[in-house]
Amino acid sequence: MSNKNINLLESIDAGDAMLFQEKYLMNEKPVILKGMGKDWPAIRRWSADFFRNNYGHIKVPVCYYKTKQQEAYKNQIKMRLNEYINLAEKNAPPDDYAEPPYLGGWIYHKEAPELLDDIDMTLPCFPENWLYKLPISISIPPTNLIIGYQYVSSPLHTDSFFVNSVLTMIAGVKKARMVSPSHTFAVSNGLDLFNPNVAKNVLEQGAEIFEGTISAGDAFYIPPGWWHNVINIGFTIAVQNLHVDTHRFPLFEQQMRGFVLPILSKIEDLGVEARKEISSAEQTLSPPPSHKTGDFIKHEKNYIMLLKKSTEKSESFLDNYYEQNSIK
Ligand SMILES: O=C(O)CCC(=O)C(=O)O
Ligand SMILES: [Fe+2]
Repeated sequence: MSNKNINLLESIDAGDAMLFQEKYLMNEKPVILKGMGKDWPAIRRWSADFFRNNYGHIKVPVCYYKTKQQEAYKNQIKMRLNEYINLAEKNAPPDDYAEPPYLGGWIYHKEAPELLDDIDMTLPCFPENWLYKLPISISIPPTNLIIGYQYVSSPLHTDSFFVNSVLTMIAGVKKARMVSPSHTFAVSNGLDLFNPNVAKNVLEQGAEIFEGTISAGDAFYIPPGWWHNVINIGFTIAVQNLHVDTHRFPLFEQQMRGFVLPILSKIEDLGVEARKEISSAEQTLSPPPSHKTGDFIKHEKNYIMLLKKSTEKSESFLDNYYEQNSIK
């Protein structure tokens, strides 16, 4: 099957904020943002030498997507950045039994905060980024750095928490194939959509594939939940920015609560267990003195109020939602 069944991604000027927001962001439709990073200092400054000379000693986390899938960031193997860059630049074909490492997302803002000055974190064509409003304890790093070469790639996946993802090229060329979340039935995690047989199979199931290529200064807008498979055409440097706007915040909030609620439930379960043991004890004792100094009853009442208010807020949001969208 030829590529004629693969749709080319549309592309627009990144300066046209109105067009981007109305046609792509609001409809969660992927697009190439031409010139997104063209004026970023990173385009002039960042190169293999720049990172080797200034950050070569830093140990950066590398991915092995084929053999290990997506590992938790803290579990990833680390290697010195200068060694990684040497390997990436050499671009030698890997041997058969060892998967080559991929610097697939270095969260650099703590180790190299000055790099943030070389990019524009505000993404001018986007509205306000709600990620910055999160408490520090659950903050999601809004940016990471990806350095690639011909023999490494990101197999088909979706990004977590339904965020908007913006992948901006600083150096080199990347190609992506994307599939809408409404065609999830035809794909699965880890696929190589650049393999003609795999692509053929996906298309035959009735799904559409979109393809685009970006080079220095251009960006992919990857909407929430979209499947994407990204390959490197030679040596590349790219920055990924995560963005959550007002309209996408409620679903994101739900995802974040998914982190907190299991912890809360676990603590509550232990509380129930302790109360059971207390009530089944033969001798009933009066509450320990610390309950008084710790204001046990007051805090318990506050907690009940908080839960009630939370329930009311969620219920009225859902009621409005049903009404506005005529669903029940
Ligand atoms: O460039 C890559 O390898 C992956 C990019 C990606 O997955 C993203 O921007 O969400
Ligand atoms: Fe991704």
